[in-house]
Formats: sequence, C-alpha cells, structure tokens
Amino acid sequence: MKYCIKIVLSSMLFGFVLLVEAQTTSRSLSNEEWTFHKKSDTQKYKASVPGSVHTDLFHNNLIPDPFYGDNEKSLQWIEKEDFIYETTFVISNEELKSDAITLVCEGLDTYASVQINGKLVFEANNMFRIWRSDIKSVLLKGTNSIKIEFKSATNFALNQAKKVSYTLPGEERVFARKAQYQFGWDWGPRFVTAGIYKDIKIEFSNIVAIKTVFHEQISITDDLAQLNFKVNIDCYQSGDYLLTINDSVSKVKLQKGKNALMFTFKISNPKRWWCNGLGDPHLYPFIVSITKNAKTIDEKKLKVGLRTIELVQEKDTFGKSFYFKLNGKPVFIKGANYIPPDSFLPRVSDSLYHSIVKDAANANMNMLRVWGGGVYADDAFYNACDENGILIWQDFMFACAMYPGDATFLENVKKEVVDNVTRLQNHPCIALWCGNNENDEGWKNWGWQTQFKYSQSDASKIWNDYQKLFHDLIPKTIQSLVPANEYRYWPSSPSIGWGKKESLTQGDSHYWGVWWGKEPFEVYNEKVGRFMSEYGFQSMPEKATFLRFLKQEDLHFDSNAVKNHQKHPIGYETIREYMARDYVVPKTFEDFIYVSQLLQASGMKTAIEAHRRNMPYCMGTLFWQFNDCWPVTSWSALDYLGNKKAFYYQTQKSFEPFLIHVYQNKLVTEIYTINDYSADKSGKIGLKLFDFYGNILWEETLAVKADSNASMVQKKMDESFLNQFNTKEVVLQVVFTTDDKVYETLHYFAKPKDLELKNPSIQINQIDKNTIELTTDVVALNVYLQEEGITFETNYFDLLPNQKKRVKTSDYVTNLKIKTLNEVQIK
Ligand code: BMA
Repeated sequence: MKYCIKIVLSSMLFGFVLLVEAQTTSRSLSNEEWTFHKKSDTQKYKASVPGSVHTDLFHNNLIPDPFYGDNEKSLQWIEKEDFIYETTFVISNEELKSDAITLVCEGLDTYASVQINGKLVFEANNMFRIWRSDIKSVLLKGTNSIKIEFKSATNFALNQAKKVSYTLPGEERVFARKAQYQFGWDWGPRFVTAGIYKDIKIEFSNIVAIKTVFHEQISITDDLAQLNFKVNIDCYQSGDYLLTINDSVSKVKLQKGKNALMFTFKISNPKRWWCNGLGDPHLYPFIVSITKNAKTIDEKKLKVGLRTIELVQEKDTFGKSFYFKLNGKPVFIKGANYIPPDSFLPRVSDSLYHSIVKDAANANMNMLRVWGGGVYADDAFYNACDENGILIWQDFMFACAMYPGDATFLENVKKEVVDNVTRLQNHPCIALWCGNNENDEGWKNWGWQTQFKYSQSDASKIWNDYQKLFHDLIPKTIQSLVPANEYRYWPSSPSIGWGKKESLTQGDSHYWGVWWGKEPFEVYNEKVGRFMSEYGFQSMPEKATFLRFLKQEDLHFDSNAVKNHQKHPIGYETIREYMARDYVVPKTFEDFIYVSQLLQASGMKTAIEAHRRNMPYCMGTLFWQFNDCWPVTSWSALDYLGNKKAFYYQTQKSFEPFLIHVYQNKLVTEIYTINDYSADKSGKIGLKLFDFYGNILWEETLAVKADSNASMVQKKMDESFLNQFNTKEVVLQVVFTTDDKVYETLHYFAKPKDLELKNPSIQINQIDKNTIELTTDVVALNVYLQEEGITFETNYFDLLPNQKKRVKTSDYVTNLKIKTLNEVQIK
C-alpha cells in the first residue's frame, strides 16, 4: 500500500516533465539492414523485410525467377531448409527508459524463434497471428541484435502428421497454421515460403497506451445513432486523464495496469453506410485520444460505418431462404471469390489491394468472399472495401481438408481467431464470418472415408474434431469478441455439396456441375440455389501475361512452361471440349487464348444472369475466382498482372444494378428487367431485330415498369416468331430508355460457331486524347482492342453497323490492333 502511494506521489511530482518528453510511439525494424542465410550455410545475403525466402533468394541471384517457365519444379528444395534472418538496431537511453517496450511482429511465416541479444523472446507457430512480446528486460542501450530462425514448415508439418495414426485429407498442410494455397492449388504453384512477411516493430509505451478501440452500434434511426466505444488502455502512471472521442471529452481515472472503459457517442441525422450500387458507403472518421495537461499521450484513429446487417434464413415452401439485409433492405449480392494476389505476399502493396477492390466496385460488385485457403487480407484491403461499399464474406483459413483437433492446435486457432476478429471487427464491410471452405462438403461427398481407409473410430474422431473447431471453438470465440448484433457465423461454405438436391433449396451453394462435371453451360439455368457462393470456368490470360514467364517460341500447348502454368489436371482439355461445343476451335495459340476468354465470359454470363433472373429465390452470386496469385490459366476475371479478361467486362454488364436480360430456351425467348435499385423504373423497351448488315427485320416498342428489387418478364416471344427469320444471321437489340439512362443488350439466337458471320471493316476515329470512336459495316462480334501500354474502358464488345461506339482510352492510340470473332472464325 505504502509502495503504491509512493508511486502516485512521484508521478505527481515528475508527471509534467514525463508527459512532455515521453509518449507512446512505435519504430519499425523493417528499415534496418537485414541479412538472411540458410541455417546449414554460413554465407549471409541481403534480405528484405517484409519479405520471403523465395524472393530474397531470387533478388540475390541465388535462384531463377520462381514464376518463370517451370522453375517451380526445381525450387522445391527451399521448403525443406531452415533460414535465419538477422539485423541490429540501436536503442537510445530515452527509449530504454520507456514504461513498456514491446516487440510486435505483425506476421511471421511461420515456425520462428525470435532471439534478441542471444536471448529467446518467443517462438511463433502461426502465420495468421500477431506476435507481441515484452522485450524491455533483454534490450541494451546502444546496439542490439535480433535473430529470427525459421524452421521448415514442411518438415514441421510432416512430423506432426506422423504422430497421427491416420492420414488427414489435405495431408501435411493441415498441421501448419499457414496459408494453405502455398502448398499448391488447382490455380497456384507450390511455394511453401518462410520469412518476416509483415512489418516488425518496437512499441515504446509511456504513461498510458491505448491498446484497442471497438465500437458497437446500439441503435440507429433517421434522427439519431447511438454508439458505444470500448477503449482498452494500459496504464503505467495512474491518475486523472482526459479521454477524447472526436469532440466529446470525458474525465477518466486510470488505475495502473489494464483499464477497460466504455463511452457513449451520439450522432444526429446519421448517414448510413451502403454497399456499392445502393448508396454511399459513408464513413465517420473518429480519433480517440488520451491527454493530460493538454498533451496528447496516445491516440487511435478509426472509421465507422453505420449500418445493420442480417443474414436471413427463413423456412419457405422450397426450403430455406439465405439472403442479406443491409439497413433493413434485402440485397441481391453480386461479386466474386478473392484469393491472395501473389504467391509471395510481401510483394503486394497497399495500392494493389486498393486497385483490386476498385476493380470489384467498377464491375458493379457489392461483395467479395475472402476464401479460406489463402490469408486474412491486410488492413489496406478491408479499408478499401469499407470505402468502396464492398461487403466481405470472411472465411477462416481452412480449406478442402480435415484438420487436427488436439488441444495445442485448438488453442493456437483460438488465438488466431482472437487476433483476426479483433483486427477486423470495426470494419463495416464485414458481413459474415465463415468457418471454412468445402471441408464439410469434402467430408460428406468426396469419398475421403474410402480414399483414406478410415475405421469407424477414426472417422468419428475426425468428424468430432471438425465439430469442435467449426461448431464450437470458432463461433464461441467470435461471440466472445463481437457485439451480439455483429455475430453472423456460417460454419462451412457450402453447407451442402453440389450433388445433393438440398444444396439448391437452402444455404449457400458451390455449383461445379459445369467445369468439374462437364455439364453444358445451359445447366446453369436450372441449377440455381438460394445463394451461389461458387461456380466458375477457366480461361487463359492474355498473351502479354504468358510472355512474362516464357519466350515467344514456347507459346504452344506442348511447352513445359505452358503446361506448368495450368494446375488443373485436365484444364486445357476441358476448355477445348467446351469450346468445341460453342465456337470454332482456333488453330493458333493466340486465337485460342482469345476464344478461351470469350467462352468463359459467355458461360459466366449464363450463370450470373440465371441467378439474377431467379431473384428473390436466389439472392446472391459470387463467381470463382476474381484474381490470380501468379500468371496462370485459371477461373479468374483479372489476371496476375491486373489485366482484365473478357469475363471482367462481362461482369460489369451482368452485374449492373439494372439489367436487361434475354432468356432463351427451346420454346420461348423472354425479355426480363432485373432491378436491384430501391426504386421502380419506368421507361420504354425498344426491340429491334437486325440482319448482319444492319437492316431492321422487325421492331417493337413497349412501355414498361420495372419493379424495384425484382426480376420481371416484360415480353415473351414463342418459337413461331423466330421461325420467320434465319436465326443464324440475326441479332436482337433490346434498349431500355428511362429519363436518366439507356440500357442496352444484344442477343443472338444461335451458338457463335453456327452464326453466319461476315468479314467486318472497322473504322477508328480518334476523337480526343482519351476517346476513340468505332464504326463497322457488318455486325462485328467481340471486338478486342489491343495496344501495348494503353488501357481501354471496355473491350470485347459487339459492334452493330450504322452505330457509333465510343471507348475511353488511357492515351492516344497509335498502333491499335483489333481482333474480332468474325475474322477468327472465318479464317
Ligand atoms: C472451389 C474452390 C477452390 C478451387 C476451385 C476450382 O471449390 O474452393 O478450392 O480452386 O473450386 O476448382
């Protein structure tokens, strides 16, 4: 007791001096000069922090570019080695006197022991956790050394696997709490990396340090929003302080040690945070600071989006609904599955995260699913989602496997959940927490029991472990961290496998009958579930992307480079098989690339528009996959270099909040309006049937009302209507005109390979630095504009004769090349 009083007195006497001088600060060690070396070798090389062993080996010319050709194969030795990263740093007398000194490693990949000045400070075993350690007692004034030894994650995982009497699906990777895609995926190479892959810093805390700030939305009406802020503070000098939240100041008495405080904050006439397409993603900036004697000692900044989200699952005559309500309104979800944008994560800059999210918003998406085989993304990614109105379906990092359930593993996962939910829960974009990707489906439908020859007791042990993790530990941990109105948890995506009838009547659905099941694209029209969280089709990236990993002469299907950059066992054959169904299969590799992109775009158009047409039965569509982690043939819409495939431009159209959609089956052709806006739209639909020279064969105009949040048939045409025309040589143009905008769609009645296309002559007119205008003499399909260094606002579009099409360009075009399906098919 006496001792306590003494401290209070002394801090009262010297408090002012300390408050002026010492504050809570942090210093990154990433800027120090780091070296790395193989543990079995003494030769040290320059290292990057953040970085990875693969990129460090490459930058020191010790290995060739891991992405080039089939270099991947000869670089597998790296994952079996241990590596050591080292540097020194100087600590000043002032810094050493801080009340607390903490080493913060935002990401260590993965089995790392950290020593400072030869003393072990902690051992890490989870890439997804943030590691903090009190290092005050090991630091010296002047030069200090830090050494981080990374043990081979593969060796660790193989050893763990040996301790279990059965083989788990997913094999060794499931034992390592490390990005699962690094072990190789059907779109990604195997590079099991190691390294300090995020920032490493030292925090110097003085007097008081704000550890975390969380907000909770208590209530919201059009007049008033009430928030609670929970502020956790470490206090080193007890006493009276001022805590300020924007303009609201409270006097607080802090005790030495941990202090948990709660404040109410009111906002009048609050603006809601809306997702893309439905309104502004309004964010309120907040600064929470702690002061004494008019000096700020520590502060935290955050942005708050005011919104409510519900996941609605109600029994109905079909099964059970599955949809999101944002601010009380049902939202049709449009988006994609997102994977890490690089095999080597430290290469991903904040601006790349921003541009990926911007590309999602520009494609009229309102949700991305952060898929469970990758990593919890960086803060920059979620900030960009908050700013662009992109909701997030957040998987925990488990995919396509069964995981251990021993106490050490569970404890490790629990801490991982705490770290990531703590880091992400303030983001308004977070719509759903999801336990894993396809583990439940895999267990029930992929034949693992037979494949791995499980006994009854092995099988029930594995399933029990699954339940412990995804039905108990993860949900309970989230519940202990987030306010009740932010708890939305879904154990596994999908809930029911694609072979089962129920997968289309309840829950979310991954439909892989197309591609994996080789079913025709038209099947998408029937296989519509309540929320389609995965479906997809591959295409090849553009030629420039191929040339990043091979020489021109290797640009053919027999080259090892081309083979190695396709990770699906029968990927190219599957593309070719589907292509032959709908297109004339081109002879040249370059034309094959182009048609593979058209094929993907048209197949995905069928899927997306079938999902939207079936709203409100179906209330969401997330295609597989938005982006790539290396240059590869895959299901992506954006390739590794950020180039947009034909599919990307198709999503822009198919995801428009207001869509004119033409649905054709054997008997009828129907014209739909699909309106995701909150207001009805009235206008005129103009229908024109042209021949390929632009002559009008038939036309009609209708006055229509497109109800809000609804899909409506506005016109039906039966077989007898089409029988009047040569369907191989006509195109239907449907134009919806309202006061504010014109929406257009084109529809062909025959497959591309059956169309009687003519050779077009396309004229280009440079309007200004950033605009070109195109005209054609005959209908031109999938006009593909290419010029090195130039980007186009849209691409792969169709051109009708006697119509002018303007396209925005990033600069003057000087050497524009144009490809059309007409010319590729006529060749
Ligand atoms: C999905 C994903 C991935 C996979 C993709 C394509 O189900 O969850 O596991 O890459 O299929 O096969």
